[in-house]
Amino acid sequence: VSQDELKALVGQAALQYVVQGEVVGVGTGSTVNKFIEALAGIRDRIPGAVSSSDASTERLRAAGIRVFDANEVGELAVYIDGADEIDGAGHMIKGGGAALTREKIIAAQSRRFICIADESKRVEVLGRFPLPVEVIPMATQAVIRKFAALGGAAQVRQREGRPLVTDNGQHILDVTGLQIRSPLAFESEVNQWPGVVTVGVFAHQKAAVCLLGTAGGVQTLNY
Ligand code: DER
Repeated sequence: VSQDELKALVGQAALQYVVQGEVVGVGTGSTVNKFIEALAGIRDRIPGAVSSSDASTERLRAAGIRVFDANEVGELAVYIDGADEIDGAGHMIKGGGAALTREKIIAAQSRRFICIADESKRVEVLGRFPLPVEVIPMATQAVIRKFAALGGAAQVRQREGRPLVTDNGQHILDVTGLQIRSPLAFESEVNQWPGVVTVGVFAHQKAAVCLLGTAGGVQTLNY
């Protein structure tokens, strides 16, 4: 079974968590793109979606799904999104798609985070995947030094030879060499470093459920 087929499996499986008649929170990435394709099939049973990125917004609109601003809706029943890593408690590393800030905003506005991932994302300890951190450009070197003090090597994410600029106009650091054994404490610590917009550890907004695509089918992990 290819990784792409595993993503389609979990994207389809996530439909069972969509509450009919309610706006759906939608994340970003290749697995979420499979969910958006599946969501198109039931678009007449939902008023629309709140999106975590310009990329997902484009795909939702192309699928005929109305996109609301986060400020136009109240609390959402579910937020469906992927992850770069997910540990045994539902804590995640996210931000591979550079959308971590809006993803965390919508996750915080949703009652349940339903993570959809292929089995390659399941880890014991977070940190093998380079940790994304959205930063105000002025603070880049200061934040790089703070990570170095923790044994992390941070570098500015480049796109076409220059720093990637996020939907929010900021830069992204990717940090290697970390083993994040206390995700809640780590997220709280880094969140309050001056210049950090969002750290890609989702512990305060962890998943309630993970639909894990495996060769043997979809595993439903509850946290
Ligand atoms: O950027 C993100 O947070 C994405 O959700 C990422 O973590 C998962 O992307 P993928 O489904 O393309 O692997």
